[in-house]
This record gives sequence, structure tokens and C-alpha cells, in this order.
Amino acid sequence: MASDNGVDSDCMTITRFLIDQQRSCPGATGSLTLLLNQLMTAVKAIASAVKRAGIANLYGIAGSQNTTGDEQKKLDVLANDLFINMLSTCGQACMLISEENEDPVIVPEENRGKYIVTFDPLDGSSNIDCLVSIGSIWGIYEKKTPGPPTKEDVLRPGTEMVSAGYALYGSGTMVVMSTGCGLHGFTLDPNIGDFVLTHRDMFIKNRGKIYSTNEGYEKYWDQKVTNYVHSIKYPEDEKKSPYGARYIGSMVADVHRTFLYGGIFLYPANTKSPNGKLRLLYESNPMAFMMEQAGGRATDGEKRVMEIEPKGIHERCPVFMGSTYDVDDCMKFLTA
Ligand code: AHM
Ligand code: MG
Repeated sequence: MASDNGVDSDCMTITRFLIDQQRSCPGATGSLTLLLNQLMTAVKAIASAVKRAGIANLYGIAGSQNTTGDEQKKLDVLANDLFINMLSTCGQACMLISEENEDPVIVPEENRGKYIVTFDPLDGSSNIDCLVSIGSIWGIYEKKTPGPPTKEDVLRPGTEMVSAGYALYGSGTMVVMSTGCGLHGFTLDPNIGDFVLTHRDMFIKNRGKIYSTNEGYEKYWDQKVTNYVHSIKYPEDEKKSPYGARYIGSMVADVHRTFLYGGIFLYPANTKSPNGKLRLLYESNPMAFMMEQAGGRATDGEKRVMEIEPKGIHERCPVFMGSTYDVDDCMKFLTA
């Protein structure tokens, strides 16, 4: 409840929320709460670095390339270091899979816990230097086998994830996440330096009015994708308005808007990128997990994204996600 000076003396911080959830979950040990708490420290430090980047000389290129050959930006490197340092020292994780590291990062034995975290520490890199929203994405799995962690421990379908989330560094900083009991959003309150619950039980509408894709690649798309996009731009029923187009080019920002306003986000395969661009383990799967928690759908054009059996840790997949009816309509074209 807010007092006269505008301070809420009973605010639901993210840690308090997680502790409450943990209490209602039989057998929970608090290990995931500890892990997520450390992850929030990384997110807060990244949010602060993103804000100061222009004056702290953090824009620009760091001079190295990541696993997929993209030039690494200085903020990418800092964000990756923060994720790795915070997660590998919290005693709850045994292996980390980052977009920025070709091989899994194995946590030293003395610090190992049961969780495997996959993450893109700073997604939407091409937007960093022009101050457009960027984000971090993560997915969390529990290690199931005894012995030291190996790649195989994470080559499992997304249906086995225990938690997923993203941070959006936009006009404010938000964390949206799920531990499998709905999707909830938290906004960073700079006055207290903590995330407070602002969006409980996020649900995506069944149908939206917005499509979000890089339409510049239409030339390389499969005709079926072109036909679907054409169908929402030129509805058969002349009384219906066409869908609006919104594309930021930062998956976190585009999917966040899709959660709030509904519609469809698609990054299809194309002749230049036969599996699309987005990475299954730390982009598509965590977003698919959250999309389903919010009552939406996420498919690769044939099946649920979360049912894909990954073969490699940096594997890509096409993605069509959002409001149920919109994704269903799209599927009718794709499977026609
Ligand atoms: P990144 O991980 O190198 O930043 O690339 C992922 C980003 C997504 O955030 C976004 O949806 C997509 O790339 C945009 O790609 P494109 O510029 O091809 O439309
Ligand atoms: Mg990315």
C-alpha cells in the first residue's frame, strides 16, 4: 500500500513473489529462487550499463566475434560476463549455455548446483548503438543425470524447461518470467533498486491486430508465408481492416508487445537462412514456454517449438508465435 510520500510499504518484490510461489510448491527447496535472485543482479547491472552506455564508452564493437560469426559489441561482452559470473557463483547452476560462447560453460565442481541455464545475455545487438530497446532471454532446466554436466544434459525439448524469462531494457526495465505457474511481469523501481510485480497473470488475447516480421525478406520467403501475410494485409471481408505492422528487430521487444497487445510474431525460414535466425535453446524455447503460459501458441510451422528435439546447443528454428487464432490462421496457410 502506498504511503503519503508515494512509497509502497508492502510492495511485492520479485524475490518476495518467488518465495510465496516456492511455499505453495511442495518439495521446493528455494534453490531456483536463489538462482533467479542472482540472475536479477546481472539484469540490474546490465540495465544500468545500457543506460550509461553512451557516456561510459560502452557503445561500439569489442573486436571479437561470437560463435555465429556476429561482431560482438562491448555491451554484449559485459552482459555475458555478468550472466556467467553471477550464475556460476550462486551455487545453484552446473552448466551455462550462452549465445556468446561456442561451448557450454561448466561451473567449477565446488560451486555446482542442479540447474542448467541457457541465455542470450543481450539480444537485439543491432539496436544497441541507436538506443532502441534490447533485452536478455533465459531458460532454465534441471540436470537429470548423475555425473559432470555435458552438452547432452541440455539437448532436451523445451517441454522439460522449469522456468524461462526475459528482461526488456526499454523506456523502463521490465522482467517477465514464468516458473510454470503463469506468466508474470515485474518493473524495476529505481527508487528501491528492485523489481516489483506490476503485471500479474499475463494473458495474451486470442486474436490481435498486429503482425511483426522482417518483411524485407519476403523475396526469400516460402510462398506460403507470403500468402499468409498477404491474407492479413488484404482481408477477404472488405469491411475488415488490415493488420498493422510493427517490427523493432529486437525479439524481446517484439514479443513483449505481442504479449500485451496480441497478434503474431514470425521469423520464418527463408532461402538465405533455411532454419530462420532465432536460436532454439536461448531465444525460441524460452519465449515459447512463456507464450504457452500466457495462453498463446508457438510453432516452427509444423509442431510446437517446445517439442523440437535439439541436436546442437546453437541450433536455429523458424518461429511463429502469438495469439492462438492468429497462429492457427497462419498454420492453415503453412500446412495447406
Ligand atoms: P542477435 O541475437 O544477434 O541480437 O539476433 C537476434 C535478433 C532478434 O532479437 C530479432 O528478432 C532478430 O535478430 C532480428 O533479425 P533481422 O535483423 O534479421 O530481422
Ligand atoms: Mg539473440
